[in-house]
Amino acid sequence: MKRTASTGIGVAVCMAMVVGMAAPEAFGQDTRRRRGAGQEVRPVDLTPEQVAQLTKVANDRRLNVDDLLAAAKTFMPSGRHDEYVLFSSGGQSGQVFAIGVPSMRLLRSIAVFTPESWQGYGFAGDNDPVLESLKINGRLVSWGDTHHPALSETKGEYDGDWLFIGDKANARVAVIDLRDWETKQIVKNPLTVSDHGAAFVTPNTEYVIEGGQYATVLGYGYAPPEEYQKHYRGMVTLWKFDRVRGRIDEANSFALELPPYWQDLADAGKGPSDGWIFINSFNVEMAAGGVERGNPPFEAGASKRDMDYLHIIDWRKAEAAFKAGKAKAINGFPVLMLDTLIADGIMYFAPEPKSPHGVDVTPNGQYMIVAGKLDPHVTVYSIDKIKAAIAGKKHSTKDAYGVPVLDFDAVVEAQVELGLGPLHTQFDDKGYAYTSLFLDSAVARWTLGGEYASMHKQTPWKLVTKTPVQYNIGHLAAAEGDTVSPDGKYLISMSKWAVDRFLTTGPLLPQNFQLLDISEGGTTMPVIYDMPLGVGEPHYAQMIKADKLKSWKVYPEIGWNPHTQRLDPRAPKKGDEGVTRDGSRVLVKMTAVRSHFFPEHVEVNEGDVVTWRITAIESAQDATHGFCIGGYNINLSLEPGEFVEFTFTADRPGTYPFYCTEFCSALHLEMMGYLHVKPRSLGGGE
Ligand code: RUQ
Ligand code: CUA
Repeated sequence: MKRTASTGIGVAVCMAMVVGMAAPEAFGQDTRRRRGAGQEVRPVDLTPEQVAQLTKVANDRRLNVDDLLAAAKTFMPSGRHDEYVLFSSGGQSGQVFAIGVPSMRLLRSIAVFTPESWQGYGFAGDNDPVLESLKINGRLVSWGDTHHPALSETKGEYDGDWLFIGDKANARVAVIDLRDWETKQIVKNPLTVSDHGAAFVTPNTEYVIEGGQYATVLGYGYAPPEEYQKHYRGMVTLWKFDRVRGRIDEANSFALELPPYWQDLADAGKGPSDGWIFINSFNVEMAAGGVERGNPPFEAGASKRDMDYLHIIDWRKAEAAFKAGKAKAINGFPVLMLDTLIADGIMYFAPEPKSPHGVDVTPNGQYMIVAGKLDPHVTVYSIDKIKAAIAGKKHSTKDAYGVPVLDFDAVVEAQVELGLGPLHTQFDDKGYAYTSLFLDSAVARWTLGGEYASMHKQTPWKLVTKTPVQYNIGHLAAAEGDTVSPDGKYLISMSKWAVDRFLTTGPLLPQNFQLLDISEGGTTMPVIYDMPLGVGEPHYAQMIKADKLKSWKVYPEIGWNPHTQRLDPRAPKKGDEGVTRDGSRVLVKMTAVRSHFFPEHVEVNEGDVVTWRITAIESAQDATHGFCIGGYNINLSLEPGEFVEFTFTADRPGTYPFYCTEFCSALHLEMMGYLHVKPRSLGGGE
């Protein structure tokens, strides 16, 4: 009797755990005792005993005072939230990573160009819309080389709504919705195989810019390398973004034909330079390579000349020309050809020193900063001077394709010597610019001129200090660093080599994200955290104030389809569950809730085409279930409220347990069922 009673209590407790309770309580945790964002914090006033304690820990761990300070600046007490979120490209992983700053904790990955099982991204059966969106000319290309994330902007400020990212390897651009942090759209550039200058946005996200890199014959054409100058071309594509639909509007997007220089990064103007796009380039030599044929190798051939060309593009004029029907279709995509760009005054060049890499517009929109990889200077262009040079026709030469080249002296404001291998530049709130020095392995802080000099009472265009980083910094990302009002405070050095900074992880080592405290100004700019990132080689990142994000805690309604971002009428409701058959087509309607799937047995015949719908009937935050069918390559993430449909052919007979892959409750292991595929030999599929 006693035994039965206690079992009864056990079951009651289990049921409470299992059904409808908010997650923390369901696990018997007392949320009130946990430290959190809203908790009262008392000022620190160390007693002599505490000082002694701290000193002992520091000495035992061989930490100095700077280390203690760095720890205090980055440590996040349990339950406390970070001030910023860094959205980083995931490089060859094809994904995006979200990292909290200053703690440098990895918050999550966002699957973009590579199927990812935890998120159930690309594992929803044979016609998974994700896999369809990854196809290029009918072939599944299931990875990407993500380089540059771009947060959507309103009036030049990150608005926290959307995130775009480019796939360098396959010339694709993805749209991520920052309400549920999921990829919603992938567009493939029909003109070019690969790209590099993606993604960058105009100040109101009118367009998402995708610049190319390695010239090809546009539209997947063919020509031998001997015909490089004649037939190879570069391009930049302006993808129109439709905020209401939350999608790139392919029908209203267009491209510009560019000479076969290797266009590199891009940035959109703002303020006085709003309406312009700046793209730098290298290989204006048009070296076509062929070391095996006795030609100079690309690396030498492409860096012979002293000057390359900064491309200066009036995108409003380009848009007008496109709307006036002046584009020509290449592979079905509208392209404004070079002769139109020249005739309509849409594009000008300005000489830029020695194989530049980054071009970055200052927050006030006044200056464009170009870093020449092979030049120890950054070159600063002024938009006022550019406009005056265009108006005054200060272009004494043209390039090989007839594009007017503005006179260098007419458009340059300053050149600032920083060190070896300058690549990219970011900004803060104190009138400083920060440039990565790849060869020096350092971050350079230097002063901006013009109104910044008067506002901050500083000597213009001058190196202030350098902080060494380990090693070989590529991009850097400052807090709100690409907006019209950067925050300062934090800067991430995206250090490409880690070498000896961490435990050796075999010959393949992680990248090193180093956090610099840039709040103080002057010559103080310490590294305060090293974060190994062993999941790909990220290129660029953007850092947004966390309170600008309007992330959903759960989907807005039960039966929500994340692909359409609305309630899906097909989503099975409680009471609708069951299995129905129409010939050899089977429809499964299932619900998932702690801690069971309904139905638990699904019987089909060999060869049946099975469409399976699941609604996660959960509204508690974090009450996520998974669903997998081993052997059929099916794996889903069922977030609270989410509806998923998948279809597959039951072509392998047998008994397949399906189960929930998230440890969702005390009875998670019991959250399972069986798919029975009856063999033809036993009458299945007859
Ligand atoms: S990057 S190599 Cu310096 Cu932006 Cu892609
Ligand atoms: Cu649901 Cu485990």
